[in-house]
Amino acid sequence: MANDTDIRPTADEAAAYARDGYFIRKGLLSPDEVEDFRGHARAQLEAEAAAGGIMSKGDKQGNATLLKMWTTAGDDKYGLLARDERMVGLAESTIGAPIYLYSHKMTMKQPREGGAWEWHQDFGYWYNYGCLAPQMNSIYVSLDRATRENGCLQVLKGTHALGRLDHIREDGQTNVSQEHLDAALERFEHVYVEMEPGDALVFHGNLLHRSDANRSDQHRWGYICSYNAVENAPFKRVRDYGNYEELKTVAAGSFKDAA
Ligand SMILES: O=C(O)CCC(=O)C(=O)O
Repeated sequence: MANDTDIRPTADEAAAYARDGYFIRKGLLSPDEVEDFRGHARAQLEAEAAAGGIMSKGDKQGNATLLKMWTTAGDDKYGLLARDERMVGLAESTIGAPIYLYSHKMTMKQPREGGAWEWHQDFGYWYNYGCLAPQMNSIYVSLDRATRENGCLQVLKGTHALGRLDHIREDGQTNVSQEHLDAALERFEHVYVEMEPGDALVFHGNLLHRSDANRSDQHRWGYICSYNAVENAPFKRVRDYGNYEELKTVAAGSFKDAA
């Protein structure tokens, strides 16, 4: 079992989440856990790609980011990390209501190849999938060192307080409308969220975020689990993922025992 401090935000983290829309939990995964999870994910990539399980999302410059997404959380390493009590505890405390797993995915920026994600709020599109309220958030677990050079996440600090902004569909991505973005860029601090492997960014569904292309020789992989309040489950079925399913939390680090 994890300690109480592992599964609850500290007072400072909770205050940052309320004020800024995010906080970084340093070392959510230990170095051994990162090694285990990342090693497994990297080793699987080729087989998953051959089986057609990897999506490739292009950015405006034509760079492709690899993406793998699951519709349910099983007993493999991915499903077990999404249900790990540390992840669930941090997500549930910050959402402030009983939660379930909305989605989990791996975004993989390959060296010199991985593309950009444009500014958006996740709730910008979750709303279109039948979620009424922004009682939703995500935890981005950094599997590699994430830096400005390899395309770390960027956030506009405090923009979760704006509520949901209009979004448009562009090049396969759902991006915030340009004029609201321009105004937000003038008024909110732009932060490059650099992280070490194992660090986790807990961020609100309405926080504006993006990332640049990977201009380095290093990988930039991140595992993103998104959570929703049970009472906010979609009122209609639009996607195969995100629909209510009971969240069966598992002990910290259970994924290390999975094949
Ligand atoms: O992996 C990234 O850099 C960004 C991913 C993202 O913004 C998303 O999946 O909504």
